[in-house]
Amino acid sequence: MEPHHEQQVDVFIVGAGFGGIGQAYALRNLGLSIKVIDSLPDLGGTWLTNTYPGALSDTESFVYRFSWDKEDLQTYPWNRRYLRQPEILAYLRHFAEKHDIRKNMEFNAEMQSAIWDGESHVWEIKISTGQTFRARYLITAMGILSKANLPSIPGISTFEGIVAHTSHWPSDLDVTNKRVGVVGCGASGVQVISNIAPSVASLTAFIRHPQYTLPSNDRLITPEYRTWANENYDRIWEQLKSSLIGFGYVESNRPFFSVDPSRRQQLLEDLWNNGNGMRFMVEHFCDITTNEKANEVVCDFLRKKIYQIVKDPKKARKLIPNELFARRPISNDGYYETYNQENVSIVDLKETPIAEITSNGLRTEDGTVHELDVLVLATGFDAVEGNLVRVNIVGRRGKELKDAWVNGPKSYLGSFAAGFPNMFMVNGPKGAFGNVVPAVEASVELITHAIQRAEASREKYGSQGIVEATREAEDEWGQVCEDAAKDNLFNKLKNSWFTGGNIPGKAVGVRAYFGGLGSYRAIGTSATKDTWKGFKPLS
Ligand code: NA7
Repeated sequence: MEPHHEQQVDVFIVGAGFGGIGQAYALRNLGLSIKVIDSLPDLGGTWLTNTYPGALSDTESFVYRFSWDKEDLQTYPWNRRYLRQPEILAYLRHFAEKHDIRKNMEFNAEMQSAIWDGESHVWEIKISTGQTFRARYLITAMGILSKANLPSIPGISTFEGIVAHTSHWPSDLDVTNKRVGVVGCGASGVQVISNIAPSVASLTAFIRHPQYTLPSNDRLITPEYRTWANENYDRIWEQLKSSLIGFGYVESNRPFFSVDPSRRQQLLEDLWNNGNGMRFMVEHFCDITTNEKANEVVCDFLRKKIYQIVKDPKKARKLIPNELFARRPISNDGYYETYNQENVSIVDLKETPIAEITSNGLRTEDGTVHELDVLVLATGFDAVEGNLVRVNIVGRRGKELKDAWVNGPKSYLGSFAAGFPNMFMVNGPKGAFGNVVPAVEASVELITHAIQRAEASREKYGSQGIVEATREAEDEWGQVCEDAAKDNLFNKLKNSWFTGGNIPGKAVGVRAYFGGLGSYRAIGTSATKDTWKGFKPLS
């Protein structure tokens, strides 16, 4: 390929994970030329790089996949309640190959800039290979948990062992018989800790804020269960797509305090023994994430479980969260049991914060050097808009996206941004909260409707086919998201990735639409298919 030759495409998609694959699939039969790039060496996005031991989805297998291809849903093999990382990656590869999408993809290619050319109405896109593209539609599918949060701990570059962030786990890293330290205990930290503890020489968990972790209750599925899913996919998707969080089960409408305490206890036990983190939040009660008093009772229940499982009370104390149960819940079988192993210890970073990394380990402020061969950073992500504001995206009148979002990201329907014509974001900021695959699908469908409408307008009226959300629509959607989040306790925890507060200096605020997947789909479909509400007239 000539490095400086400008190439014309209709649609330029950035990212080849669930979002980019889904968007390319949805557009593949519209007669448009499509280019998909990804900075990684293959497709898969999150599921290509999060290869740490124990990486597992917490969405049940029957709905952690695209809903669009019924034949594939009924025939593609899976046999456990949850999918492990290699299985999800294999599914994505299969889906892209089956639908012949790979041919549109180029890897090891990172978008460096995308600049709207207001005269010729195209995006001019430069990528790291030296190529330039001119595209009528720019679609970002860069993931909401893809930009790693690498904390700047003093001395980290002097460490003579191996440092690995969970989201970029080195393929040749073998921790067997090594002294391993893990910083962070979100979903990634919990999974990696439970998984490696049996084989390492020692494991030290460096914990700043312990989080509530619930059993996944993972297990092999029965053939009868698979037959049930295969025969009921139409109903399953219908229910899921009109539900609140899209995890494939009916969410409860039972208020917590409408049930007497002993029955409540039974229901909580049932969720502990049969559910997982997400089910625990929504399956038997409707207000655990909105009623603080109910949430506190639930926290007590979970704290007691930790004390029951972890035999050493000193360790148990360090694992007890002192915050509400209001983060993205963590599911993992055997996490608390892991701390009963003698080779597993905990450093409470609130008591003894990290002072520095030394050549041979991690020194805490009490002067102790915890000697390590491997330091795992399970420190999470600069989530949601992290990757979008990292690259140089310039809309109308030379306005950069990162400047437009200096006080926090904005969008219309999580997919469109005022001042950025013909730029679409798959599951961007203020998209639907919940199971990410149906959230991605919903966003992909809105974007596809908008492009179809623009193409029809070009064909019929000779217009430029420019789709642009109005500023009023963006502001109104921002308010809709604020209102929907008002009573939600998730937004009270200011230090989680959900609100942006896990990254120093990042604007803290609502980053998702909590009004429900069903409502999101209804509002978005009506706007993009029927009313064109919130968009400038197609020009
Ligand atoms: P999370 O959930 O953001 O967890 C990150 C963890 O790393 C959390 O325990 C943080 O503690 C800890 N952390 C981050 N920076 C530091 C520093 N500098 N020092 C000590 N500890 C630190 O990320 P995950 O990857 O586990 O999960 C993200 C999502 O992926 C998850 O919600 C699922 O949806 C899938 P803190 O709480 O800030 O004290």
